[in-house]
Amino acid sequence: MARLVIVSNRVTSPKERAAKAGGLAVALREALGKRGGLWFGWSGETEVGASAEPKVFRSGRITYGLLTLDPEDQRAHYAGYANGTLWPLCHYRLGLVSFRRADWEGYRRVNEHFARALLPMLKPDDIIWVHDYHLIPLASELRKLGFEGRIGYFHHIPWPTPAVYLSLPSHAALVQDLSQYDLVGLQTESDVRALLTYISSEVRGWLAPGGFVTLGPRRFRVAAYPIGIDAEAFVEDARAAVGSEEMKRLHASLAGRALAVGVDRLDYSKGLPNKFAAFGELLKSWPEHRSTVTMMQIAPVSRGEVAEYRSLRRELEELAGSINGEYAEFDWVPLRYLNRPFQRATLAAIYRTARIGLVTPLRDGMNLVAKEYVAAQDPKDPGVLVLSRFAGAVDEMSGALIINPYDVEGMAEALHTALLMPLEERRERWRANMDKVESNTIHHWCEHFISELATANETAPDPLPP
Ligand code: ADQ
Repeated sequence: MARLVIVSNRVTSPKERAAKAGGLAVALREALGKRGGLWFGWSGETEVGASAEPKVFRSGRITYGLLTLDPEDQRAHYAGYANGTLWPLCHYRLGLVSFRRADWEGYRRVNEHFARALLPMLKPDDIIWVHDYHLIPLASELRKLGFEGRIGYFHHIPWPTPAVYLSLPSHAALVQDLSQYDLVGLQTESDVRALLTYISSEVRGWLAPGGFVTLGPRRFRVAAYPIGIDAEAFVEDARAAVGSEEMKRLHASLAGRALAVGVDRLDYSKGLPNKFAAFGELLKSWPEHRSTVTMMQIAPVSRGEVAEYRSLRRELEELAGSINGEYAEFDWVPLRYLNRPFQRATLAAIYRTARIGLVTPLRDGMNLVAKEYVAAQDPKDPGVLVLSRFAGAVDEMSGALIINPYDVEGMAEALHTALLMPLEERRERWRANMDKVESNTIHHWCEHFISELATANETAPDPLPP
C-alpha cells in the first residue's frame, strides 16, 4: 500500500489530547496510523529567515514534519491572503475582502517554502493529501521542483459562484494551481458546479462526466466529498454524559426551562448577530416563551489577529447585553454567552440537553456542529435542528427546520415552531438526519477520498469540448 502524506497548515501534535482535538484531526491521524505515513505542516513557530529544514520526529507509525515560518511571510500568508482574502471571498463577503499584492506574494512564498521542505521527504509513489485554502498553490510548487506523484486537495470551505470568484484579482492563477492536483475535493455538489462553471466559461477548460477536467496540458478531477463526524464517538460521549456531574449542574441551572444551543467559532461567517437578534425577536413576538427558554451560545474566540473578528466580538457583547438587559428576570438570564472552548464530552452533554440546536451560518462549507448535535440526541426524546440553507450540511439534513439566516423574523418563527413541535415529529425528523450522520462518517469520508485519489487519472474519460 502506498504511503499517505497529509499536509495541513497547522499540525496537531500527538501530545494534544484526543478529547480536545477535533474529529478531523483524529480521523486523519487514524488514516495515517493505518497505512503508516507522514503529517507535514507548520509548527506554529516563527523565526526571521526560517530555514526549509523541518523538525522531524516519529510517534507510533506516524512521522511528523514540522516547519518554522518567517514571521512576515506567516502574517502575509495567514492573516493576509488566507484569512483576509480567501476566507471572506469563499464565504461570499465581498465587502470584507482585502487584496494586497504583498499578501499574495507572501502566500505563494509560504507555499514554496512548504514545497522545498517537503520534497526531500517524499517518495515517488506516495499519496499526498493537502488540506484547505492556505495551501492551494502547494501542488504547483511541488511540480515545479519535479514531483510527479499523486496529489489531492480538499477545500473545507465553500467554493463561490463565478460572479463572486471573479472579483479575486488572482482568480486565474489560483485555478491554474488547482489544476496541478490530480483530485480536487469540495464539500457539496453546488460547490463543484460553481468551480466547473468557472473552469469551462472563464478559462476554457474541457469537462467530461464525473467532474473530469482538461485544462491546458493538465487533466484532473473535481468531485464532492461531504465531510462527516465520528458519529459513534459522539453517541458514546452523549450517552456517557447522562447522569454526569456536569449534566446535573446544567439541568439544575435550567430549572425545567428548554435550552437552545449554538456552538460556533467566533467568526463572521457563522451568522451570530442574526442568531442573537432572532432569539430577541422570539422573546418579543411570543412573550409566552419568556422565562421558559434559555439560549446558550458557545463561541470560542478565533483569529483575533484579524480586525473584523475583534469588531464582531464587540458587536456580540453589545447584542447579548441588550437582550439580557431587556428580558432578564431576577431568576432567569435569557442568553448565556461563553467565549471559551469545551471538551468534546461536555459539548455532547450540552447538545443532548438542548431542545433546539441552532446552526445559522450565512455561509458554511459543511458545518460539523449540525451533525454533532444530531448524533448527541436521545433517540426517545430528540431535539430539533434549526439549520441555515447556506450550510453545506443542508443537503443531508432533510429532517432539519431549514431557515434563511438573513430573515431574522423567519428564524424566530422557526424557534417558536421547534419549541412547540410534538414528540412524534421530532423523532421522525431526527431519524432522517441521524441516518445520514451514521452512514457518512469521517472515516468513510477519509477512505473515500484516499481511494479515489489513489486511482485518480486511471479512470478519466475523454474530455468534451467546452
Ligand atoms: P469550522 O468553520 O471550524 O470548520 P465546523 O464544521 O462547525 O466549523 O467545525 C467546528 C468544530 O469545532 C466542531 O467539531 C465543534 O465541535 C468544534 N468546536 C466549536 N466550538 C467549540 C468549543 N467551544 N469547544 C470545543 N470545540 C468546539 C471548517 C469549515 C466547515 C467544515 C469544517 C470541516 O468552515 O464548514 O464543516 O471545516 O470540513
